[in-house]
Amino acid sequence: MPATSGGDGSRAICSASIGARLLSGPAPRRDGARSSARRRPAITDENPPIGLDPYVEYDEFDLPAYVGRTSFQKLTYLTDGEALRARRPDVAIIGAPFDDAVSNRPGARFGPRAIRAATDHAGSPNSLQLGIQPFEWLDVVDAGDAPIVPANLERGHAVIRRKVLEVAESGAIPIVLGGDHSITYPSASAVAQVQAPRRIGIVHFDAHPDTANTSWGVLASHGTPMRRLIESGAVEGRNFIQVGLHGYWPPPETIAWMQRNGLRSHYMTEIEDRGMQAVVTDAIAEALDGPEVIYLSVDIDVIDPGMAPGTGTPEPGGLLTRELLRAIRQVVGAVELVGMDVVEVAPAYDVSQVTAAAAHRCVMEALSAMAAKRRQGGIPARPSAR
Ligand SMILES: [Mn+2]
Repeated sequence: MPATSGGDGSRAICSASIGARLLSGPAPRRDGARSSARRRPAITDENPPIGLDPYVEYDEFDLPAYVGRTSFQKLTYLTDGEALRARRPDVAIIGAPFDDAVSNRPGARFGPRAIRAATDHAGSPNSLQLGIQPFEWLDVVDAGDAPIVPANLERGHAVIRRKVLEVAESGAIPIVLGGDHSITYPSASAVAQVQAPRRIGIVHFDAHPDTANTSWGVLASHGTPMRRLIESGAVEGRNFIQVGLHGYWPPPETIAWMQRNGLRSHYMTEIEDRGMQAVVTDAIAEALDGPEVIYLSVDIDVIDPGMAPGTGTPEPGGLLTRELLRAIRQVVGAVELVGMDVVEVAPAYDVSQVTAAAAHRCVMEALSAMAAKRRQGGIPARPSAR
């Protein structure tokens, strides 16, 4: 597929101009209109550079995905906090390359890099699901990685929390690429702190509840972050909604703790009986039963390992990739999203990048759904509380 594949000339011209803007220009107007300034005639699929000189120039953003910058979707890297506050993007991607808290196969520290590298469509991609080019409507940057060092669990969580705080305080919605699932504790805590006094609900797609008290005595494992979030008061148990649980963990006493604390859990068996759309409709209502805004946490192991093998704790019998992508569109289309993470991609176990691509598309579905809301003039994508 060509890099600049707009369906018609005018949209494609916008693609070229937004590409130039994402490199260095001003943010789009709030109504989504683009700057009319163009440095050269637009090169599009309908207006290809046939017969032009071989040195015709493309913006970095519009060059093929495998050429040049390795940020998420080749977006501008904006790692400096001050620059972030000055630009005030709508969304900032954050890498959390941390896997010192895993209980089984390690390797999710390489997840952020693999998810960024799963960028396959350069330029201004067009969601066929929602009929929208998300970067025409949202200013999105890649804020880089939290400065993790190995074998230091406390530092890892501290620098992830600080990085997410910095992004959320700038007014941008943080979308965090894990990393093992323990990173949801610092990440969602930081978002809850910035959103206060508004309360957050959490929708959590996962094979596992991650609500253990400890893993072999460790409180900050990737099996425990959801209990820490609830105990710390970042989210009420009754607004912590899990979708897709299946397999053989945790033990009955952990399930009993979840029930005592009011968590609402939608098992894969319920999804099989009722269908994903009906279950996700209930999950949204339960998460917003009190809170106004939603943090979304996606563990890639909720997808069946036949479709997403690249993860540390695979659990056969999971969702289809397309069910998860549709569910993310459904959630983000219905709520005010204030933060998100996609975790547990461990590329060493992946095949043909299929797991990394699924995680990448989870982010793209969320961005596309936010963009579609902005186009409708509905709920603003930018969090309003500050
Ligand atoms: Mn998990």
